[in-house]
Amino acid sequence: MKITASHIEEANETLEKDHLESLDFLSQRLAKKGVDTNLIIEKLQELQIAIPSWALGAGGTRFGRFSGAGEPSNIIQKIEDIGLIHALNQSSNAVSLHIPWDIPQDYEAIRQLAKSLSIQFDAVNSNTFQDQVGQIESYKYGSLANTDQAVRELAIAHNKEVISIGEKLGSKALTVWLADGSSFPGQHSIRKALQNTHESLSEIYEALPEDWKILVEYKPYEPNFYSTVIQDWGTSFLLANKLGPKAYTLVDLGHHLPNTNIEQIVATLMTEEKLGGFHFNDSKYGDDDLTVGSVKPYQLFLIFHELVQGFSETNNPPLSWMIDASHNIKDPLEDLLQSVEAIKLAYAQALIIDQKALEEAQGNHDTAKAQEILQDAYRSDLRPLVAEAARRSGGAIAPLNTYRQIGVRNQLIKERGTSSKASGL
Ligand code: PSV
Ligand code: MN
Ligand code: MN
Repeated sequence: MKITASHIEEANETLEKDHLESLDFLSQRLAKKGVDTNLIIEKLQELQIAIPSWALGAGGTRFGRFSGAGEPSNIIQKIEDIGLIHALNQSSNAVSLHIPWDIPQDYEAIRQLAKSLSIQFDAVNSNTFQDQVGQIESYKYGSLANTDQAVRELAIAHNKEVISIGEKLGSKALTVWLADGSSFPGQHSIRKALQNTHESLSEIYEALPEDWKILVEYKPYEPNFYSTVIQDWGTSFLLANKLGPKAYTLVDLGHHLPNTNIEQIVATLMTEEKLGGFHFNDSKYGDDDLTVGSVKPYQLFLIFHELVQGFSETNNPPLSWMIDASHNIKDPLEDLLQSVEAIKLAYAQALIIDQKALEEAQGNHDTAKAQEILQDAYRSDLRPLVAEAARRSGGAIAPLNTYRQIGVRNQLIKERGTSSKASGL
């Protein structure tokens, strides 16, 4: 299945008149507030969000997995699916691979395929939370933190292998998420587990190529329920500092206890120039991996507010933008299209915040005014800007509608059948 320029043109044609009218109206309204919509559209065109290879099929829960139809069953089909998303939204030009779920067989073929679809290889993810078939040592009691040196060595070797796979594809970062921890008080030494993790990560850090980063992900609980070694941003930040300048903290939005102020974490990490990137998703309770912006869109906006300020006021290096999602109910491709739209919308809303007025209100301790300024931006319907950014880049004005109009899923089912299954979380 390929989405061609004529598919997009045809779909856009019917929407164009209405879209341009709304855009014109919005641009005039924003111009009165001193906002240059063209500048915002350009920024939206530049924003590219990597798609995780594990999110292209149904993820399921521990209670069951209801596979969708026409799922990609190998890395080639997964990259092809990302090509479909990118053709529609022109904002998803990268894949984040998970090893060993997606070990390439023929590197040249994969590189060529990705190039033909304008897809790049973002951060590669290692996996030491599952034992692989035939593995000599077990990660049951931890990987990089394990008290057993042989297990730690195996996990270190795996991460080094993931780096070398990433190098062959042009990736520039390794993302490490560890399940290591304990489920019962007293099960292990909390101090030793952290020390072992640091030492193991240092060995992996030594193997990083000059222009690579290591992104250290944190998560408070699950699969361990008493303690997790890298439980929060503070622990990740501590490790990133100890490791060195190539190490950064990765913020997965779902990896926080309820009501955590994530935007504050983002602001703090940027001040320290240690924010490495995001795994975007949304959640109500825990690591729910729901569609970005589906539950807490205001929080997403506030995170982007910190990002926009941080980009202009700190020296934090460029970020890795990734989605980390799991789909149980929706068509994964539709879900991912919605997620990318939500990210672009939050970014656009943050970009129109009147920063000067906000600073003034803050200086005057005018709290009510400060809130008005933020909410004026958040409550502006900027969807025409997001649509225009896609259109100017050759994408669809309404990616999800166009996906349905073209009948992409039905075509994939015809090609792949109803029982193909994607590997993933
Ligand atoms: C597990 O919580 C997880 O969802 C982490 O967020 C990782 O990024 C992802 O799996 C892939 O390893
Ligand atoms: Mn994640
Ligand atoms: Mn997660």
